[in-house]
Amino acid sequence: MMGKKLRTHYSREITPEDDGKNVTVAGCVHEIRDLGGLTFIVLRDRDGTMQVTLVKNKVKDNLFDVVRDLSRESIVSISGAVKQEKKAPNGYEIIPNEIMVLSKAKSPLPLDVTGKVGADLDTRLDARFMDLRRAEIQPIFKIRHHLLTAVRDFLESKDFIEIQTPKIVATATEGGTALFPITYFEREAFLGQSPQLYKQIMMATGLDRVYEIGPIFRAEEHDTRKHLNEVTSIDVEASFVTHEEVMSILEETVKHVYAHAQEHCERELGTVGVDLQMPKTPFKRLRYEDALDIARKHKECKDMEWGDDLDTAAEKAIGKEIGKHYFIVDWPTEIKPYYVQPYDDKPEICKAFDLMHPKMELASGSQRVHSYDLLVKRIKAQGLAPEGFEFYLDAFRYGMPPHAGWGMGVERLLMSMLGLANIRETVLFPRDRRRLSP
Ligand code: AMO
Repeated sequence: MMGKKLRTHYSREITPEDDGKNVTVAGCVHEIRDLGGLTFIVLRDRDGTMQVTLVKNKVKDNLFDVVRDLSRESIVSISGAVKQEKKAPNGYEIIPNEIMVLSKAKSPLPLDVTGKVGADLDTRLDARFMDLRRAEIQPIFKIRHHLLTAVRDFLESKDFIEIQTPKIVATATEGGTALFPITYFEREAFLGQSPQLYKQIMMATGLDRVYEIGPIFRAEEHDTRKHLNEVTSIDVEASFVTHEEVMSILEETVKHVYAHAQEHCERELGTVGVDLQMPKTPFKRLRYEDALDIARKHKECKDMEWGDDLDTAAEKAIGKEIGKHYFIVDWPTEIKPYYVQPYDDKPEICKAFDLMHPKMELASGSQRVHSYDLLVKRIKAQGLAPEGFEFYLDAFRYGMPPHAGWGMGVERLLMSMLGLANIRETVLFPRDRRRLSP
């Protein structure tokens, strides 16, 4: 025998013109307002809320008993007739003839979903399942979904194929300090910091243009608003192109994400109060040297010297002056990883770039070293042992095309798009220095 459907309609599918139609709606009890002979249930589903109205003598008496016992956030399925009602928030209400309580919520609740009672970020993240029920939190994750769809669409249109590389690895890629060690049977292994080595190895396979969207793990001790210990990274690598060509792919990817969000997330952007301004491409290319000059004009950066990495204070000072997306290019070779290609005629600078938003770094990338000999030299120059990189170096011995690529954190991109104050807002269950659960 077929069971009764628990939901026939979402709130967004019902309009005042459906007056008289029988529907079954389902979701959470957002609010209950008992005015004596008149009771309102505000029912919330994934798209919004709707009003269910119980009037004494107009609905079955036993429904009042059910509602009297009902607690906020309980899960219910309600069947009834749609009635046009100008005073109801959606222009209609539902007059119930059946209320099924599918799961009763305990009280008190760990968080107030209606947002009337505020909570700090830690309390919210501790009760994240409940926090995610909030109308102003859910859109962030719908937009995140669309961001990834947009990236996939765009890269596919540029002939890239999506790959997956191992996350349990034997070596560091981005310098040895920020690794999480794990036990791999009788050996030590690590959680991958970046697909860097694997995406480069792919360039030796003939699968010319690849991208990966996956987790990277950074054992950084930072406890800041823009650092996480587990990040979702968009990684791109392409053969027979220069760093300049992958920079344009990067800026076009960002632009496409904005355009896609404007087209598909109008409601969500409205709920989170964001008026998305389309970034104009090409982004400014600012040489490291000139970026340093801008930073030095500010007192906390005045002692910076050529060869220093641009710290948060410098990023802030430069970002303020530029005021929109920009690239920093022509970095000192010694502060970029061994896999970055130095300029032939000026080896102290290299073909690396960072993509910046005025408030933070969004991505970094480069033209890569593709000569085996130079790569070994560069690994040694950075105080690393080539023996630890055998599997990677092997791929450079038997024909490796020139190649370039970049990596961009999904969370940083989303945070900058939505102007969020803390990167943890962009992750369902963030991992940071203090947080390992939920
Ligand atoms: P990089 O280490 O600069 O480059 O990382 C690339 C991008 O990943 C994001 N990101 C982070 N976001 C939040 N918290 C963190 N702890 C964190 N670490 C990184 C940032 C950053 O710009 N292999 C190179 C990329 C390449 O050259 O292709 C790399 O990993 O958005």
